[in-house]
Amino acid sequence: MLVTVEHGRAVRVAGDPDHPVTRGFLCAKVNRYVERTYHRDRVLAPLRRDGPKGSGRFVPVSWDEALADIAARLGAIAASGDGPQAILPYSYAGTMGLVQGSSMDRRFFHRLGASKLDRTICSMAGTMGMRMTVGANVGADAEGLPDSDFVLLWGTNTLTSNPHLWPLVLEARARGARVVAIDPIRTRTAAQCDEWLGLRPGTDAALALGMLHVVFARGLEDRDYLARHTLGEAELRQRAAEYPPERAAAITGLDAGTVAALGEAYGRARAAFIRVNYGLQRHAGGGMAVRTIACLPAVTGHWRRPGGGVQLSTSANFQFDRQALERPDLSPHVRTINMIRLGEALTSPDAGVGGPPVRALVVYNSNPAAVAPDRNAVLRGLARPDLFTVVLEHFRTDTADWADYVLPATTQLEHWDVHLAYGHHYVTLNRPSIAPLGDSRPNTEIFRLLARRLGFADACFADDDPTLIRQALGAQSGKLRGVTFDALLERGWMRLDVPTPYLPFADGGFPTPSGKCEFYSARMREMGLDPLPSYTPPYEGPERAPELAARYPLVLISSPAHQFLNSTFVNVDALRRGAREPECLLHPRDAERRGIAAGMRVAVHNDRGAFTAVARVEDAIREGVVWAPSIWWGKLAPDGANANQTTSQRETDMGHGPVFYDNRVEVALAD
Ligand SMILES: Nc1nc2c(c(=O)[nH]1)N[C@H]1C(S)=C(S)[C@@H](COP(=O)(O)OP(=O)(O)OC[C@H]3O[C@@H](n4cnc5c(=O)[nH]c(N)nc54)[C@H](O)[C@@H]3O)O[C@H]1N2
Ligand SMILES: Nc1nc2c(c(=O)[nH]1)N[C@H]1C(S)=C(S)[C@@H](COP(=O)(O)OP(=O)(O)OC[C@H]3O[C@@H](n4cnc5c(=O)[nH]c(N)nc54)[C@H](O)[C@@H]3O)O[C@H]1N2
Ligand SMILES: [Mo]
Repeated sequence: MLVTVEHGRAVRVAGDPDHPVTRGFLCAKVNRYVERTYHRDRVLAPLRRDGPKGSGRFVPVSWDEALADIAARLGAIAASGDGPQAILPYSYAGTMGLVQGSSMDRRFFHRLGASKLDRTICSMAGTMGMRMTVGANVGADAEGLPDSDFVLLWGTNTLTSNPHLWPLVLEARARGARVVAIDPIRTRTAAQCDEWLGLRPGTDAALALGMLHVVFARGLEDRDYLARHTLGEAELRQRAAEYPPERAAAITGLDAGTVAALGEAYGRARAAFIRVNYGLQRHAGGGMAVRTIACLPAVTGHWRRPGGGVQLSTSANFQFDRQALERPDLSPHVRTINMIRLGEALTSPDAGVGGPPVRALVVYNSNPAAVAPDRNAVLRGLARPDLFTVVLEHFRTDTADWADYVLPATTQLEHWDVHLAYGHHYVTLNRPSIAPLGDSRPNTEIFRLLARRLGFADACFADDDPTLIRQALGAQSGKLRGVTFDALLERGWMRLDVPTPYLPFADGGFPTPSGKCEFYSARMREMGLDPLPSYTPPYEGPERAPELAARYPLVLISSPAHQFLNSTFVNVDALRRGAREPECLLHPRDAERRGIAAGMRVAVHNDRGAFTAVARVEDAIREGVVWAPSIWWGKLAPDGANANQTTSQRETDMGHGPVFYDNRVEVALAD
């Protein structure tokens, strides 16, 4: 991102035209980064609560006063009978930079002896699916995409959530590739594809098994690749044989002919590129779904060729020195709390996992009162009068409203950072382009100051941000070779030390225990899971919960609105105007059955909670599925609620991830 600064003020942000993937354009949200940075509501001084919890009433105080009180409160809890585990950090995607997201903060909480947070809210199910199958969360290179002859956008709304992939998809298409979207919703992306397959949510593994059936049945597999680079071919063949297109069709709700044609096209392609993304793993069987899809290119040997393979992420290629950055060695043996169970953690006397109650919560880079599942439980927890809550933020979010202290944090324009990527292979340096606004401070600085107040004398608490970047870049080995701080200062971004395009598994070399692509996984058997790819029905579907599914006949998908980045940017006027108001897309037949017409206000509800939205009625969605573009701030919605009122704290099959879209609801006219 290039920032134009005039007289110390940022006036424009733009993409870097030289960057091979981002190619000079920013997404719809980040285009508004200047507006967001200088927003009238930016928190520019430390704030102390000055009213009942949740009232959102605060008074500005000095940093000295805020830090002294926070350090005293945290210190007292740590010294009490409950001990430091009664303190819980909570952070995720506000910035995914290594410095402002996982360095001094981690050191601080490790040294303090606070409970650890299992950061599962986004990607862990799929990450585990990839690890168990190909060995790590790495995949096909987007820069190979133009060489692909068949592109599957599988559970991803590319134009919204990954727009920089789109020009590469178009290049492939211009050279003859067919592009297929697999998504219960005909998203703006699916509408641009050659074909939309609107399957039943949570059934992707069955579709992939049906495709494998066809590939094997028609002899379209790559026997040489299978023999040399895979483990468990015979068992996989047997499993795939159990999923003829008719069975896959019955599960996915697609036609048998469609499944057969997809399997055939996949098997006949020279180099199919599967962009699988995180949307489809937010279901009970999310890990297994990704794992099953990840088997496909090892059966057809597409990994051999540019444009072939599967990409969930490229992130595991970025081997930063996280031990040095985060210093887990400073932590005593403590409990771990899963971030998606925050509601339970804040409302159970033993945090839901044993040990002391959570008595202090320190939130940064996250807005759990909007984004965490089972929002009613989260809000009950945040409302506890005895909970001491500190929130490092740019704005008074839904979460900040419950804080005892809100501390003003800097934005990307104001601080240092270094970033990995999850869709490409470039490291990015984030240099500050303007001075911190008001009294705001980088997360790192805030934790450095708190460490000093608590008397943590370890030398690592004195490291400044450029030092942290150097530590992250580590020993200049492996794929980070040549990526130095000085080189990044000069160039801004640098490719990892891998060829272009990078073909991670062209000659096998899978980082699994066997060194092969593991169709059969002994590790999964040890975890008590099916060692072979299989279909795991949704928690809330008719297979596992027939009574619930009858009572709540609709599946709610609350995937990102085009204008928002999770809950970030919802308060930026131009973007919120673009998103209009909380909406709910229904299929015309589902709407008609309920007497709902477009524009009417509806209540979306289940046993966990409810929110209201304005109905949109179009056939751009599978019947039985509803879509609530998300993630709204409760406080900016007319009813104070959002889609997470209805989502559950249950965990995926692998990785303890969330099941945001494995969520049954009913929709009725609001009164
Ligand atoms: N504009 C925008 N961009 C973003 C984000 C944002 O909030 N806004 N968030 C960023 C983050 S943190 C992430 S993790 C990524 C997420 O981006 P993606 O990985 O693309 O995931 P989602 O947007 O959650 O879901 C993508 C699609 O999956 C579909 N889907 C849901 N369930 C299923 C299913 O069972 N099977 C199939 N095949 N499809 C299903 C949804 O209908 C949706 O259209 O995007 C990143 N980019
Ligand atoms: N229903 C539903 N829920 C979801 C999802 C969904 O699709 N549907 N998606 C899930 C996914 S994939 C994810 S990743 C999570 C994301 O959830 P979060 O990690 O909570 O991400 P955001 O909602 O973007 O909130 C980040 C907050 O961090 C703040 N922030 C940004 N930069 C900084 C900084 O440098 N310092 C500090 N102190 N604060 C900063 C921003 O102002 C913002 O309020 O949400 C999950 N929740
Ligand atoms: Mo995410």
